[in-house]
Amino acid sequence: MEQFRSPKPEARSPLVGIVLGSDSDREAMEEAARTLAEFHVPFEMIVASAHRSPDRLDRYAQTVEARGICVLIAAAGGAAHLAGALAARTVLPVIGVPLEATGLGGLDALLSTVQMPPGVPVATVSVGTWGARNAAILAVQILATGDPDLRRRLEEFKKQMARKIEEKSPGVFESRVTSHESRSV
Ligand code: RP5
Repeated sequence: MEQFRSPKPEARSPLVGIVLGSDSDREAMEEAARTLAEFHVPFEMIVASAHRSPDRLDRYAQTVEARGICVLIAAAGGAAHLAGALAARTVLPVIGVPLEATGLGGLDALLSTVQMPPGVPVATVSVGTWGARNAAILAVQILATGDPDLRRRLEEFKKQMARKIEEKSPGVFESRVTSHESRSV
């Protein structure tokens, strides 16, 4: 149990646990870490493979609830059974991020992660860094159901996205009207 404590004792207790199938998954999943940090949500990131170190995954799953973790994110490539294996060992919500690790472009991991039989759901997001970001946002949304401050930050985040689209829209709209008018003259 001790080994899963944060190496920084001053850090706030993690609310989200990110599990990587391999250290080679880290680069893609930094996007999830950055996003959680954007929302000031404390998290931890560990490596535990469902097939190479199943005992370690087991031990980790046994510690999470007692340490206050509320949502798990599991990221793996290839025949990606990590998220399902984790979901089998806890009642916490598990978000699965399929990663591209083979010549199949992540489709193998996507199908392995998303097609969980009934009873053991894995909330599967997009492949790769898009999925890493969405996994973090979904984790924040789950946490926000019981946290009004976090909910306000999410509302502001949505408003910011909408503002960015509006800022980019006028130029596109004008150029279309212009080209249409010039054709019809
Ligand atoms: C999966 O196999 C991991 O999640 C990773 O995406 C992939 C390759 O792992 P390494 O061979 O780089 O450790 O289990």
